[in-house]
Amino acid sequence: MEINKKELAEKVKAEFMHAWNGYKKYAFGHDELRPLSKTHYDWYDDSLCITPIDAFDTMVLMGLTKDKNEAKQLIFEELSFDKNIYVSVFEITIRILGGLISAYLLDGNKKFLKLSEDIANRLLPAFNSKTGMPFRFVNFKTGAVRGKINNPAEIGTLLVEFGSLSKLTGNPVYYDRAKKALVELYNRRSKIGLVGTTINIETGKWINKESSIGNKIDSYYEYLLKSYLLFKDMDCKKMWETSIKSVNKYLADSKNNGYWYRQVDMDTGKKISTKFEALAAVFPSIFALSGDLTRAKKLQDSCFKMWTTFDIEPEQIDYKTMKIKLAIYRLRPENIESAYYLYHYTKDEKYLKMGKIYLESIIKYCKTEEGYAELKSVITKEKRDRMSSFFLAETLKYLYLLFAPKNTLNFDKIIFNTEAHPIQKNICK
Ligand code: DMJ
Repeated sequence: MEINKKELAEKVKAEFMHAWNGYKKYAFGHDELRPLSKTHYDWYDDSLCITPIDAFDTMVLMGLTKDKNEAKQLIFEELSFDKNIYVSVFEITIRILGGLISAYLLDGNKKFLKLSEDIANRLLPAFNSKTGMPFRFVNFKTGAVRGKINNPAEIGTLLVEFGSLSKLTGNPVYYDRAKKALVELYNRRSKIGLVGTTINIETGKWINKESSIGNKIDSYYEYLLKSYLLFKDMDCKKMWETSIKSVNKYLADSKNNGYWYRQVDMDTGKKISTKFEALAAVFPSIFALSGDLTRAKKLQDSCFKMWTTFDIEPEQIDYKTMKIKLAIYRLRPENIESAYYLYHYTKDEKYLKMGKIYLESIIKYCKTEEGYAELKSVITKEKRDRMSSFFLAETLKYLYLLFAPKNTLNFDKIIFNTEAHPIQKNICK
């Protein structure tokens, strides 16, 4: 397979413009494009401009100056958080707070920082629980909260954004609240060092004790490592090292067909199932970032197999039988993200080839007249009328960076939040 990096980078950029133009034409000012019905979709009663905020730094990195300026104007003119809506603390933090902070760092306009502070202040009441772990939802206007049954990913994926805001504003409250949540969660790990899937944040009691590296847990581990690397926070280093040791001891599963991670009971380590999820494909990138390239490479080979066995990646498979458990493809980035990290660390052309295959299948099966659509099924390839903002924030950004010239972004000087928003390490001097 021939790899022409320059051509591939231009191709990704053109596909980004295809998706962005669809958004501009049919959904401008709204949260997302509906790519089949050519209308818009808002997460709540009113728009929070999720796609333009999530996509902003991708446009900066791709050098799309005109479009990034249009997005900026829209954000400054239209965006207001003074709305009587209950929002997801996790989703809004990683997409909007993370997007605004990275926009501020790349663009320099202080309005981005003001908006970041405004939104973070409105999210803060979520941490007013008996344990300090956040409720899942908070009302932007009233500060009222909902959702005391939360999960490790939504509790533990806040510190990169809140901590960065503290560094940029000099106000420690954001760092302190998000870190306390992380520590409280970690302190409730089982005797063998694992966390479960859901927990009551008022009582601190686990509700579902299934442990995995997938849905509802994945980015908790990611942020233990990234918070250590970004803030040089030695508590996070210790929490990361202890946790990942248990994960590798009890969840890792070497089979004839590859290296995988299973589901186990958090107290006993007893196997529950052999499911592997598209979300778990972020782990090769996490292992690579932590310095464990051996594990990263082995797991990425399995993730690649998961993609290529079905021509495009299903949401869940049973790796023992290699049968699909959940057939949707949500335009997710994780498999691509890991190929990008591995290429960065190894310079092995194999990861460029992976990226090319990922790109080609997304174009083949998900492209619509005016955007990109999720798949209801990777078997029938029937499309679904959604184009999540992370397709522009992450999937196309990681594909672009994989092929783009080296000076596009200095990888060693940044940490990506879980939504692919780069945060410069030097804010933590
Ligand atoms: C994104 O919002 C983030 O990457 C999150 O950590 C997981 N889900 C999506 C992408 O799949």
